[in-house]
Amino acid sequence: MKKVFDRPQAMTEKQMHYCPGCTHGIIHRLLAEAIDELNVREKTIGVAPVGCAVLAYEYFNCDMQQAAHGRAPAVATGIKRTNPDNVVFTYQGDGDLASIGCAEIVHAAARGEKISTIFVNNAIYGMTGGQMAPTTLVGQTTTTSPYGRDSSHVGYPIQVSEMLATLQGAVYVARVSVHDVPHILKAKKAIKKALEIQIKGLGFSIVEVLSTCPTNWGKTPLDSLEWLQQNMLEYYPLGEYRTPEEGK
Ligand SMILES: Cc1ncc(C[n+]2csc(CCOP(=O)(O)OP(=O)(O)O)c2C)c(N)n1
Ligand code: SF4
Repeated sequence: MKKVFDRPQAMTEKQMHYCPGCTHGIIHRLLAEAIDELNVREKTIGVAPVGCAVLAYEYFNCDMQQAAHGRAPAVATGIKRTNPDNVVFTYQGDGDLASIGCAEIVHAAARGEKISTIFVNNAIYGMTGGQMAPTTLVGQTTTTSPYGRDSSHVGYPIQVSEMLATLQGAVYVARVSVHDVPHILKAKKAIKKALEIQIKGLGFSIVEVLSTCPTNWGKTPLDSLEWLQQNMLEYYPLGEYRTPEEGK
């Protein structure tokens, strides 16, 4: 029988620890497929974050390094500058990237570091118990905003893609989602494009991926996908915010 589905070479056999319905696993797979298709597994180096994806280094079948909270872009910068022929990516959640690591990602983008970032926006801190993140929507309840995020008190959620797209050094900025199959396929294209841009040496690339956290949203996996669609897409519109074509 013809094999039509297999584990990407760029993934290890390790069983994932993510909660049922969490889309971190899908995003891992998309990145691994892109690495395989571009045939760069042996020269790829990934940087894992803190947060639920801290164990990313166990799932990607390439060299991996772990970085302290938010520092993945700085670590990736060092790796890429000393190994310019390698393909270097960071994989970061919104607590990691948009909170403590906000300065790191802004400056890596502004400097035009030739790295690629996969930014997983699930609108909450997952690993530490569902606290409010810089990406938590106005009105969204979390363990630290049990009455819903109040913008008059804690301000507004940060639209990371829109913010980074204002920086000259950012060559490719896109926001995608993984709430259904057509969007998963589009997300894959964007992730692959980000790596291709790095391989061509064009500069900094980032793909923001809207993701779910059924556990801390207090919803079933299916309801979480619905919630993402109904609540996140409006404030976080999908699309390419900056492309190499525009930068010319
Ligand atoms: C310097 C520092 N501050 C705080 C923490 C605690 N911490 C670990 S993971 C995390 C939140 C991660 O959330 P996010 O990046 O959104 O990833 P998710 O778990 O949702 O995938 C926090 C606050 C830490 N490890 N180090
Ligand atoms: S806590 Fe949330 S982000 Fe973390 S693995 Fe579970 S569902 Fe995913």
